[in-house]
Amino acid sequence: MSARIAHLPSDTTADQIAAGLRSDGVVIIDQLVAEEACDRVASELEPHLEAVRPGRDAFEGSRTRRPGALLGRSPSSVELIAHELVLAAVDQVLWPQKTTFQLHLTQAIAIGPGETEQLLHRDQWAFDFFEFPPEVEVEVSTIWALTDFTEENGATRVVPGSHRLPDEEVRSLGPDDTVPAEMSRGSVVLYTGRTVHGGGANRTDTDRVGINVDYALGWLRQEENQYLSVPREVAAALPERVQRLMGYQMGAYALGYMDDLRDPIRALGHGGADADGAPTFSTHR
Ligand SMILES: O=C(O)CCC(=O)C(=O)O
Ligand SMILES: [Fe+2]
Repeated sequence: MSARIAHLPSDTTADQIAAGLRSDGVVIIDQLVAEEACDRVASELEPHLEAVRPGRDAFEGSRTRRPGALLGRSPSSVELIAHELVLAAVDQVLWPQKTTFQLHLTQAIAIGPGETEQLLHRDQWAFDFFEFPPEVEVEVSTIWALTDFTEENGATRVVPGSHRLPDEEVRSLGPDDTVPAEMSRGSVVLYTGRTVHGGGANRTDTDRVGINVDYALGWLRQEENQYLSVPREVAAALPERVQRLMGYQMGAYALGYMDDLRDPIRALGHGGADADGAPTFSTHR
């Protein structure tokens, strides 16, 4: 397994990101958004970070705060959540490409001083009652750095190459197998649903803040229910591309329709593809 995480520059291509995800299971894109965008997202989320209680268990972290519903709470988070380069890379990596993909969850993760290391895991263990075949890539996760991520402040710990291991071998991985996803503010780390990782311990006296955005195939249940998390009127004002990402679209030919086989985008006031008799589902995602 590779001992470090590859860094790509902000003018990289979706092909290069996808290649890195396929070979190592993880890649960092340095400074993909400007400081100014980070400032806006941070200030929009500040009241929510203050209001939310720390996690309930060791996985959520007793010194970690995780406000979600970012599309409803932080207008500027759209720039991260629907970043075209990231979406293009996700599109290449997820399998099969005959279905759409959608937002799986959006949340800020503020790891507070004194937090210990999170349990190592695969994000696709949200579906741990079913082991996906090795060639089926159902999820890509991203964490954007709103503060610099350092080993000391709890940068995400990742095991490069671990996406190739069977589940039973993953259980024996420990902290020594991980490397910290150190990156500067505005950078983003991407990893697949199979890549083993966990939040790091924070040994500093300030929060490590990341924006966690995960994408999953359109035939899976979303972790964060976008229809309930984001008020309908807020969703209606978002760009159509984002609405579709939220799940206001067909997941596959028959998945997710509304009432009389209508395209769910109609719930937000758009004329759906069904209006003129065209199929509601298109493989263009
Ligand atoms: O905050 C992090 O660095 C990682 C969090 C994580 O992996 C998770 O909650 O699934
Ligand atoms: Fe995770």
